[in-house]
Amino acid sequence: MTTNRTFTMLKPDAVQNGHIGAILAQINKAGFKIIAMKYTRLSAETAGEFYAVHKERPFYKDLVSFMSSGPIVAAILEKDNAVDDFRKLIGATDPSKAEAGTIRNLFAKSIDANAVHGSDSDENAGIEGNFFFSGLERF
Ligand code: 3AN
Repeated sequence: MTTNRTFTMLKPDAVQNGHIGAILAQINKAGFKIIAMKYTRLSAETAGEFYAVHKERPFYKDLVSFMSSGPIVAAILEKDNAVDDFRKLIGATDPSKAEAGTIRNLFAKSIDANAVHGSDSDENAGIEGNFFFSGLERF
């Protein structure tokens, strides 16, 4: 099943460094419509649940601790081909490998503090959006 929606988080580093406005401007400029949005902070438990697919990876503990270290912005975004187009817009997971002009190239410092999350499939976009938002919070 393909959908026209993806899920993103502006991570604690992006929020801490004052990049919320600049990143949202890039997202809007790239043609994504905001369907749902919230400013919140994950507990270690909630971050662990969100990233449960990475549980066995060596970076899981650091990832959970980083993602619960400060507030984040979570959002559902809509556009044709949303998942792939958003991953192009944010660039490679490792910002040193992210193409010039991508969000991670512009705003991220390291592979864990990499400014933004973007869903990697339509299925995960649905699961991740449902993790944060009820039907009443989508417009
Ligand atoms: P992406 O966010 O680009 O889809 P994933 O889903 O493979 O990347 O990894 C989820 C998150 O885990 C990444 N955003 C990054 O913060 C962290 N991460 C991934 N690979 C590594 C790694 N090798 N070392 C440290 N952190 C990593």
